[in-house]
Amino acid sequence: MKLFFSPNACSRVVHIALEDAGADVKLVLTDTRAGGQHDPAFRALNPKGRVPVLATDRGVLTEVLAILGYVAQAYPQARLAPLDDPFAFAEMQALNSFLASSVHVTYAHIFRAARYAEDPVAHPSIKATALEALDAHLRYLDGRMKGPWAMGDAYTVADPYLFVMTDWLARDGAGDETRYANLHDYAKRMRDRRAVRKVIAVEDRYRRG
Ligand SMILES: N[C@@H](CCC(=O)N[C@@H](CS)C(=O)NCC(=O)O)C(=O)O
Repeated sequence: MKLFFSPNACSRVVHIALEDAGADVKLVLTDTRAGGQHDPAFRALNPKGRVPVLATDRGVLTEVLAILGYVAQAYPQARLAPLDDPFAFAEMQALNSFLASSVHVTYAHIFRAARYAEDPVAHPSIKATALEALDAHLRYLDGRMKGPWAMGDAYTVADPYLFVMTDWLARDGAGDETRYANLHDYAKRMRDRRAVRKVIAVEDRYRRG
C-alpha cells in the first residue's frame, strides 16, 4: 500500500491509524504547501486534489473517515474499532463524522479563508467566525471525554482523528489547547504513544527535506 501524505495535514490521522495497525505502507510525499495536490499524476489518483490518498491492491481510497473504517476492518487483529458491536461502531463513526464534517471543515475556514470569499476584506471575518465555531466544537468535545480515549476505555481509529484535530490548535494561532483541560490531558496521552511519536518524527523529517 501507498499513503500519499503531507506533513501535519489531515493525512496524519490515517498515517497514525496505519502505524497503530502495523500496516506495511510506503509513504509518498505530496506537499500541499508546495502545491503537490495539483500535480497531474496525483490528480489522476484523486481528482478532488486532496490528501490523504491510500492506494491499495483493490484500488484507491480517499476521505479520512472512509479510510479509518477500512483500516479498522482490514486489520482486525489490531482491535482499532468495536467490529462485533454495530451500535458501538456507529457511535465511533458519529464522532469521526463530526470531526470530518464540522471540526475539520471549520479549520479549513481558518487556514484557507480565501477559499470562502473572493474579497480579501472578508477573510478576517471568516476566520474570526470560524474561530468561534471551533471553540464551540472543542468545548463540546472536551465535555464529552469520559475515558482515557475518544470512545472511553478502548482505543479506536477515532483517536488519531480527535488527536490531530486537537493538535492543530497550535497551527497558525488557531487556539490554546490548555483551555480545554480534558482534551489537553488526552493530547498529552496521545503524544506519549509510540505510533504517534514515530509518525510525528517521520513527518518532521520529510518536512525538513
Ligand atoms: N474531506 C477530505 C478533506 C481532505 C483535505 O482537506 N485535505 C487537505 C489537507 S488536511 C488538503 O489536501 N488540502 C489541500 C488543498 O486544500 O488544496 C478528507 O476527509 O479526506
